[in-house]
Amino acid sequence: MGYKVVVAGATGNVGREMLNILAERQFPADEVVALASRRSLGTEVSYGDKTLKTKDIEGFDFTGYDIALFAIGSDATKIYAPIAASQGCVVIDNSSLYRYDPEIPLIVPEVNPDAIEDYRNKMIIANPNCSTAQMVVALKPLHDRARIKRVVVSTYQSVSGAGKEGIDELWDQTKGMYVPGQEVAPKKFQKQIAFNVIPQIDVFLDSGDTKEEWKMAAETKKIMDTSIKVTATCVRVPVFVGHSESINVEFEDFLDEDEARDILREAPGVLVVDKREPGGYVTPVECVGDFATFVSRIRQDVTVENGLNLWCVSDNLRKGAALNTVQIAELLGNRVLKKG
Ligand code: 11C
Repeated sequence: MGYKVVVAGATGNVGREMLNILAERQFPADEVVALASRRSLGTEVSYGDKTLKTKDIEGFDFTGYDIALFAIGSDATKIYAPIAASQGCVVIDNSSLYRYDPEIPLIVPEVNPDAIEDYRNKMIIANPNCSTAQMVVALKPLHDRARIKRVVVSTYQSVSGAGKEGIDELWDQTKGMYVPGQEVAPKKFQKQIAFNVIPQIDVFLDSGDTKEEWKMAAETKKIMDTSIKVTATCVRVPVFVGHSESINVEFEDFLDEDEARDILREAPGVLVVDKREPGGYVTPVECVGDFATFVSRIRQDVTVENGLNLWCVSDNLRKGAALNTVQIAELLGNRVLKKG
């Protein structure tokens, strides 16, 4: 007997990817239900070679369902996650609502799988922000070897991180640049995103950091090690899918670049592409649709003691969201629920 699974937010970019990935990875599901808000009710979505008609999340009875994958944003999650949990269905939530709650595990399966046991606290598990997920996959094996003291990261984040409206704005604005009278003013983003870069993702905090930058630090500490210091600058770039990160790491112990490359080659979820020749690295367009976190440009930083630089790229809708959520479901199934 397999699992009864709910995907909430099934018509969004991440919800659709969740359904694709459940099918691609042959998650042992006996039944998959796609839920949406009333606005998108009846919309059809694909699950492998099946077509599912979305049902209304309002009033849905989660009783008898094992796992619900949520991609509905914090406001709706606040309403529906406690309902699902109280009806005995474990929620794996992609929003930021529960990530910083000490009772709720925040999990990247390659990094802190043992935290899964804490799902029992509230029947809810949180999925991290996309920019954090790929970074910790790349850093954890290096931390295990040489203990990370400090990380300086600059991100190059695609517009799909801002949902369908972000994708549409880049597309329409780019086309509009060539048609007099059809210029598209910034709406989702704070400034023009076509042919530009914007050093703001999410709102500003009193510290001067943006919330996205704060999330990268807070989530890395919770998932990996509270002693690691992280300072981030998060930038939106005119790329449709795939977040890139330039990561500078300072370790307690010396870690040679060749050893770091070997460690990363063996690390779960990581693919090293690091040829030190023109084009011998990964760019976001090449990571789309892939499960891996790609690491390139691994090299010593000789300006600090025990420093290393690397370039990290991953599909933000997959490892950064839907894939990690499905991996958590797999972990929950294999370690705890043990059906299928
Ligand atoms: C972005 N990282 O690229 C954001 C999207 O906390 O789940 C995901 C926000 C989050 O805009």
